[in-house]
Amino acid sequence: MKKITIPVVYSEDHYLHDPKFEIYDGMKEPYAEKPERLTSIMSSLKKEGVAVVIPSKFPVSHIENLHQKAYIQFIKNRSEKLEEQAVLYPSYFLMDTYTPITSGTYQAALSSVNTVLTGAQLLIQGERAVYSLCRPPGHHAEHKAMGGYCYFNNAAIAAEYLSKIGKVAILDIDFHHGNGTQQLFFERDDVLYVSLHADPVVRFPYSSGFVEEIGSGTGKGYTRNYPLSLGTNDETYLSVLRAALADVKKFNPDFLVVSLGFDTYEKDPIGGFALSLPFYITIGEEIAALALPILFVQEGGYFVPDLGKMAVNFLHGVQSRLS
Ligand code: Q9C
Ligand code: ZN
Repeated sequence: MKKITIPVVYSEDHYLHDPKFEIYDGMKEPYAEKPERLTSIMSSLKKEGVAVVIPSKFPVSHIENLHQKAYIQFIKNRSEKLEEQAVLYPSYFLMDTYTPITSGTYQAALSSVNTVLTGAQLLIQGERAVYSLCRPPGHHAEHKAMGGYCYFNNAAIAAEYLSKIGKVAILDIDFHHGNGTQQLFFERDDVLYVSLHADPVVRFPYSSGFVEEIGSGTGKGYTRNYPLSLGTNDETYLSVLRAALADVKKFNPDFLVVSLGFDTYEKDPIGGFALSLPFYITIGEEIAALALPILFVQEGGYFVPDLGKMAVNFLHGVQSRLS
């Protein structure tokens, strides 16, 4: 097998965000989006000998390009005023009961943004593929609402940054629909959003990700949703992935941003598809075959013991198709 030469952008600042519980239908549950997710991925990647890049600091204006200033300020202020162990479920700017603010949330979310912007910058400098291993994740975060474990929309912010240079396609293969990313580009024709996800009738975010949502105004036709049934297996997923990749190809972008979730795995505790571990090699191969500069942005994936194996399989698939 080829050695993985894809740079991995990673910062330990994500440890600063560590809520102890989420609230599901009124009941406290352990927090699924925990720091150990990335510890698992990093330890496997280090065994593969990958090069780790520490993110540089970018101005907050990159976040302000897509998120309301008052929203960003709110997260910063509330975060900075909290005691170390406190878990705040604010009454404002919040779409669910899975996305609390803790004392380290703002710093971690800011670092997550820097992780993807650093990745985007490496692509501009000529790198073929970069893996931005960030948390908290981002694709559920809307213009002025946090939700689904997300605060700032990392993938969207990277896409916005790259869109100053060329056309950008976003392929979202997290188990859940990226309602935030869809919202942020719904009316634009310079950024395509294509997503494969669980049928919103039965899974979060429930209120978006339906086939009828295709964009509006000049953005009409530049959003594509592929909702899939629970239990979707490798074979079905592959055929739908190929259709989504055909949409990307037709758009003819200069850059591809992939919202990469590993919650499509058969053992994922909050997912519900049946994708196997070796299939992540195939997903990587299929995406890399587009031969575009690609930024992989970490989103979900909650079965901690196998996350490292999924990331390694996926990157081996990608690597095998890079010329
Ligand atoms: N206690 C991402 O994958 N539902 N977010 C959890 C189980 C929230 C997922 C219910 C799902 C949000 C980035
Ligand atoms: Zn997800």
